[in-house]
Amino acid sequence: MNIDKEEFQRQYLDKVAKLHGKPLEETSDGERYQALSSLIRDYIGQRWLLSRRRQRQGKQVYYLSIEFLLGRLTDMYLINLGLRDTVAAAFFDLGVDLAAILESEEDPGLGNGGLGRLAACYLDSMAAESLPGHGCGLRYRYGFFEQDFVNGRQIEVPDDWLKTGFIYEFRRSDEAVEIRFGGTVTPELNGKLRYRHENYESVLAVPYDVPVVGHLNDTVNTLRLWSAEPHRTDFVCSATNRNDCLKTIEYKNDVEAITSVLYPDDSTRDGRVLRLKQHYFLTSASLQAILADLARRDIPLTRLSDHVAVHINDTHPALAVPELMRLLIDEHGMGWDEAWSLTVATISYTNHTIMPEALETWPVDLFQALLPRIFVIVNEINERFCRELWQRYPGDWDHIRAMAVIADGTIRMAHLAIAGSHSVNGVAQLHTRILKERVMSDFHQFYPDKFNNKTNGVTHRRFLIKANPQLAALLGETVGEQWVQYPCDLLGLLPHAADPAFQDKLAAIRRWHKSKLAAQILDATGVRIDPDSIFDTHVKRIHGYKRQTLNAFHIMHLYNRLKADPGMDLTPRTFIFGGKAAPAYRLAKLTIRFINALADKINRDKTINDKIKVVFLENYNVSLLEKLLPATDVSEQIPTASREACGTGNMKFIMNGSVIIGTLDGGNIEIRNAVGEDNIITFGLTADEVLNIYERGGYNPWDIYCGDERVKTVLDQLVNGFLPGGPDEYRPIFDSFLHHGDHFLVLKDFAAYVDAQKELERRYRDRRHWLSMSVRNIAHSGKFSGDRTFTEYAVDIWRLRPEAPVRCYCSADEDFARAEGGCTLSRRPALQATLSNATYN
Ligand code: 26Y
Repeated sequence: MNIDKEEFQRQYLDKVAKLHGKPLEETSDGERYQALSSLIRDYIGQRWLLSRRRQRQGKQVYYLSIEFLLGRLTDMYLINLGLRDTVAAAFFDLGVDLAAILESEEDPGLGNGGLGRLAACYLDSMAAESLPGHGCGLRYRYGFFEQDFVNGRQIEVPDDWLKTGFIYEFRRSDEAVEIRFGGTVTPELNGKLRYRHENYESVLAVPYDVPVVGHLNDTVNTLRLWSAEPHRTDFVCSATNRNDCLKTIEYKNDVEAITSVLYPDDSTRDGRVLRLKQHYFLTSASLQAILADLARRDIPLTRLSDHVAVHINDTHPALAVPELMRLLIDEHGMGWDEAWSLTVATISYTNHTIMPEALETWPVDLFQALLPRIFVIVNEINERFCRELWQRYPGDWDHIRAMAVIADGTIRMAHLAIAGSHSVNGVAQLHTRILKERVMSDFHQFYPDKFNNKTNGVTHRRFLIKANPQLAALLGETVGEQWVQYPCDLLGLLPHAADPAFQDKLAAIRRWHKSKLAAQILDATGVRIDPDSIFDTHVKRIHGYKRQTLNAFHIMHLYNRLKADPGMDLTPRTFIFGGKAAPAYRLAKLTIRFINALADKINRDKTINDKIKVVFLENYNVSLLEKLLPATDVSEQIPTASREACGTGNMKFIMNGSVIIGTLDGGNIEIRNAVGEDNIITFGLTADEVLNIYERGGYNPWDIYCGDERVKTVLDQLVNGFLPGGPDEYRPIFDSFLHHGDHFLVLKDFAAYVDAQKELERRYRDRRHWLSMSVRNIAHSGKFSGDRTFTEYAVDIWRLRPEAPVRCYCSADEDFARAEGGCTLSRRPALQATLSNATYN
């Protein structure tokens, strides 16, 4: 966007006056933020309108997701509009602290983890690539909870992110649609079989649109968030009729509950009903809007799949399959077969996890009562699908039952998603292989062509340019500014990997961020950490398979060694944790309590000369991650191999030059292939070894407890009063390892992890060597940009021709040559020259 500093200042001061009626000097940071965001909203509005007009003709992608973990938007808008430098300079002149203003923004946390953040990354990448791709989600009244610690325990506080309003949303009441729950359906034969749906509860879905601005281009896409509102016509409340009034209030509360919180507690039947309501509400509203838009564009429904791609982010929106069938058949009079082939051709599905508890199923009775017409359709899909299976496997009932959509009184959403879509993808090579060979092997045999891999990617604009502007500038000076558009240009850093002058600049940037983070941590926790210690960061959701306990056990072991030998030669280290535990996940919450207690014990101990410090930062979210990325030396990516579908934190950290200590799982494997095995520290069981143990047994954690003194000491310390909080407090953790089988194989990997940590420290002590590793991680991170992933989705799955030619996402060993865009190494001659001169690793 073209606007100079003086003009911006003029417009900004004008906005301050109009909004607040007082001079800038008298405004608070919050008021200054309001004025800035309101001005940005004005800028975007006009571009949005033009972009929508331009995009009308092309094929549109709709990415349906129950989570969008957006993070703060203002700074990203400035970067993508090309205004950040101008605005920073303008504020500097006005004597205003831009960073402080930006801290006033709420962090919209409409998601809980990787899947939700990935959805947000892809929105950014789609707009950057000028692809007409839009998000469809829910406008939760409360975000994923805010985490407070009280005596080291996680307390969940409602995240009231809308309390002061959300400036970047545009309510579109005129595009509201009706959603129907419950009631009865009766078949009617009137030439064609039709269903009459009566006595249902009607809910209004009102869209709130959030603009998604492309990076330095004209594209502005839309994230549409649906909000549940009562139907005005159902609103009867008069003083003379108390019963009606109570019913009305009950109805209003029921309706508003639909978009009240993400993942309502599903331990009760009511809670499960609410979750299913959310899923249907999201899919039905989105599909109704998509078909309405198609009609506005004068495109016949029979051409639906040529003009629309609907992508479902895991199975939460898998009701898109029967709902699209319903709309085509009931609302538009189409026959089953035509509706089915259009549905399959339109919908594609990404699986994000093989954890059994996340493979969704619904009890038939609950489903049928809430969605009677959808149930009839799912039943029909199941019957037809089972007939097909019968043709292929005649008489093999076990096989058919294993693959059916409905079996044993439950509806299996993954099966519905696979049968009803034309593409099923995993999110890393290993994950896709496990899906094909194990978790979904029956389906892979039946539909070999549907399965494909799309290794995740993340937006380098947020996680590098926004989070670490100093590093971004250094990269620009070194490899040329084009790396922003072509992240694979970062390979041009390789010739500088061993250059002391370049390394020193990188080190100075990291040191600056470490000291800033240290000050913030002191402020937030009262713990003083040394900016010259190794910053070792483990941030992600708290879950057994992510193995925060493995990290904690290693810390305890280090501490024990230090106590035994206070003069031990150890490079000072700061262990940083962050992450939320699902409110109902008892053991994960106890893990937080345990690590906080450990931190307390270690940080207070004056005898270890501050050699190790441990901090667990409260309320981990996107904004906190952005502060940690540029200050982290070591990134912990240590899940039980085979359990982490991909992981995306790993990618964000290497972009900032952190070195990973990790297991051979998910995206770590591809990162190792890209950066080279000398530039990542890997350890532990492989996925095949883990899966063998899961299938055949043969692992007894007591063997390790009894055979490895270090493990015995650490585990005993959980229950012998070593930790503040009492000896029984942490017994469930102790029991989970020794009495419940150590399901995630923490003890089994302990020795390998301790060795890997020693190796890490050895390498860190050679400063030049460590920095060269760091540079090589950044150099190879371009491949993990979401722009690369999205181009693959666009070409392979959605068959979408991008407005702009497909860009090149090459790495040293691989050339993502794409048929449609003709993306080859030869399109980047400068890069090719650099590559042929460079030595890899
Ligand atoms: C139980 C059900 C309601 C449910 C709720 C949340 C099921 C799944 C999820 C969330 C899954 C998730 O976030 N998966 C993560 O997706 C990332 C993006 O693909 C992966 O990088 C990461 O490995 C995976 O754990």
